[in-house]
Amino acid sequence: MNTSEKLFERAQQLMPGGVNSPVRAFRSVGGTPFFTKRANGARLTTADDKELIDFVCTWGPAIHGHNDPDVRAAIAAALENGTSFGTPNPYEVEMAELITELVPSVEKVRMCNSGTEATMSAIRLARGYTGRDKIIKFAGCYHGHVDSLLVKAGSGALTLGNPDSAGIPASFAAETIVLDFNDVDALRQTFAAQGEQIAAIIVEPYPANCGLILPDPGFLQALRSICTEHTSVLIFDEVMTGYRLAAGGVQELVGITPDLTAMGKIIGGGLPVGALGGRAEIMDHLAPLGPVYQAGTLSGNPLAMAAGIASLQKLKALQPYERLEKMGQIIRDALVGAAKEKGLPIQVPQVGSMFAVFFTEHPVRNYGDATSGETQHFNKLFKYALDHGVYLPPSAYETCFISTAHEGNAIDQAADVLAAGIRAI
Ligand code: KE4
Repeated sequence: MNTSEKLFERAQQLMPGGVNSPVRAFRSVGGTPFFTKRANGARLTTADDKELIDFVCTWGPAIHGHNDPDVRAAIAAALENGTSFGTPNPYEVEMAELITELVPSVEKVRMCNSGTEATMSAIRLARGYTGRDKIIKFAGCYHGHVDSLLVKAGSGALTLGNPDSAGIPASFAAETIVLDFNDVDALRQTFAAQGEQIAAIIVEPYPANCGLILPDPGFLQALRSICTEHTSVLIFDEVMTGYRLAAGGVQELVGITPDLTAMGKIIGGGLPVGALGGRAEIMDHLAPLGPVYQAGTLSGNPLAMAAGIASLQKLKALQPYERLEKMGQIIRDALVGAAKEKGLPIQVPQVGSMFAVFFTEHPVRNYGDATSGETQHFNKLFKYALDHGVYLPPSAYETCFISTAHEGNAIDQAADVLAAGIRAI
């Protein structure tokens, strides 16, 4: 057994499935997960000293690549003064100023420690603000492991084949209405029937937890209009897309203003973080000002704030979005080109530094389309890539991420490997 296998054997005795987050367990792609001992730039080094070009980027945060020197220096400087104070600290103010500058719809922000906390708080806030109970989400969207949102969820839940987790009381699930993404008619019918009970719609504006799905023209606008019409709260879950597809996220790209935005990942620079932000009139319903309770021992933690500030400042300075788009296109063209040569049906939705691979004839518009693809082909591509030094997310229902550190030989090398992987299917 190699080092990763030995570690995994020990881990399985101590942690359910040997992991601290299910998607890492390789359950759907098979094989033993490798353990990472170091990461730099676009590459991971495994416990067995194998180098891998990384398209997971720790599920989003590493937009500047791993172990970025500026982020590392910021953490080191903050560390000099201690790790956590439990009181307000200057970093929180700087972070809030950066977030409200980069995302204009965010007038006020509350930091927390994960994307799950951000969406959980957003749901509670929307219910407290409106006095209503029902929430609309879309099948295949994943908003973290929040009880009321683990209904037809994506990401690891879908990967393991249980999009509806055990342990959610039917009474909780009953308050969540699940619709198909891109289905405006179903949306209108639901609001016509239950509009006055609907506290909020929560949506990944570009769903990236059942592969990557892009909205039909007008769909996001329809969400905005219908929420305005019924005074329901429109929540954009930009935990993954925020600051990645544009400094202001998808809402900047599509010019649509949500009432609340859930954020995470990049704003922590790789340390635990989440944030909820939006209209001050709604946000001021949060304790200690308002009646909706929300709290966290390590919320606004100085180390995570310092890392996130450095990451955001670097994005502001570099504005790397065209470079990331170019690299996304290199990968997409390599995959589509190889599949065309082979006559293999493939869809490679790609926006900026995010892309996914579906082996299916038709464009993927919703959960049903995404789950009707040929996942065995994905698993073969995953394995070929891993054997040839490229690490894709270990699930057909995730989205791949590119960092600025991929620029140059990493992206070209990976494009060649992925094209060869398609040819080998
Ligand atoms: P966390 O609680 O994992 O920080 O964030 C939850 C979350 C919320 N919203 C969106 C759109 C998300 O994508 C996520 C988490 N993303 C997954 C990857 N698809 C995390 C990976 C994992 O669960 O290990």
